[in-house]
Amino acid sequence: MKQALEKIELAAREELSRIADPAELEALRIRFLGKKGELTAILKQMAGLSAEERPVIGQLANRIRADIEEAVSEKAAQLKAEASERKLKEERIDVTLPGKAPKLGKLHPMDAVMREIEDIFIGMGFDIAEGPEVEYDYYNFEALNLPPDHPARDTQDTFYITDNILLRTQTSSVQIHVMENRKPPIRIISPGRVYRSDAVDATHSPIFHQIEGLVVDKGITMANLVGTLDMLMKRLYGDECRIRLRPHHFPFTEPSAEVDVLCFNCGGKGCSMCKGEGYVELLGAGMVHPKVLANCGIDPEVYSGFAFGLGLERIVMRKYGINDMRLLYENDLRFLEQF
Ligand code: 2U9
Repeated sequence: MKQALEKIELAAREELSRIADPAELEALRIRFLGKKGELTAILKQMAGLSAEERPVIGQLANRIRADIEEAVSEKAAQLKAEASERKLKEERIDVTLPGKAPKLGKLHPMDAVMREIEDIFIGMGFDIAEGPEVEYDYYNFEALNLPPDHPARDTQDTFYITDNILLRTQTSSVQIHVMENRKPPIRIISPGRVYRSDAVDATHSPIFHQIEGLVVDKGITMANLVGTLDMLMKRLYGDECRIRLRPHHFPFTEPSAEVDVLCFNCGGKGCSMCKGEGYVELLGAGMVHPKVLANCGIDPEVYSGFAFGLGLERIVMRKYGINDMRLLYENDLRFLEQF
């Protein structure tokens, strides 16, 4: 029996040295020290010992039980310490690492260019005027010298809500409201959303954005118009940019002009972007028609004015070389992240 006890002590120590986790340790404790354990099994045979042997074996068994219990609790403490050391290492946060900066949003190219153009005109002493998108046809057409039977008023171009209420097709209506309510000098731009009954394609959208400008004062001439647009384009596309006016007709301006800007891709030599022209048509302009002034109670014998209108999508597409207008509305981050 003495050999069996010493064998158990040896086996327990040997297995303890290989224990790697608390569950294995608990299983070892039960196997050696449990009620059905190996040590208990030997002690049950003590009844068969002589009176001289029993105290000696009992003492040895108790010493071995105590030693194994001590070794098990030391091992448990060691495993616990290793586990918390591992946890500390795994969950360690290096507070000296740089923080993760939140992804900052950016302005949509349409907003960025709209603000750039507004800033340019504010710097030239213009105010920014806004007005209703749902408008009377008087302000959208009639006051602009577009008589009731003018083709631009046809429903295939305009969204009518009732016979005389529509979605504005240009922001000129805002300028009519301003001229009715303010006396000259007037220097305003009217940026905003406009609506036309167009099918969506690479260059058309039923909803698009315009910026129109209007200056009314004494002695305003085409020279003021050209100087203002020249300044605008130079500030938008760089000092080497030039503009060119071609005679045109709009019912609300006389004389009228289509305004081209020097193609910044080829500097006027002609390329695929400007279809060999060297210039790109970007906006329309002219001197405010005297009838339009008179419609708003401004005496065309005393005052004169110029006006222009540009499509913001067209400006943005030119500025960034975007060939499909739909990209501006689809909110695809792969597209928007480039700006
Ligand atoms: C008033 C009087 C005259 C605004 C003008 C244009 C020429 C023009 C188009 C350019 C591209 C509209 O977005 S677009 O399709 N506009 O060509 N607009 S003159 O003339 C006015 C405005 C208000 C009281």
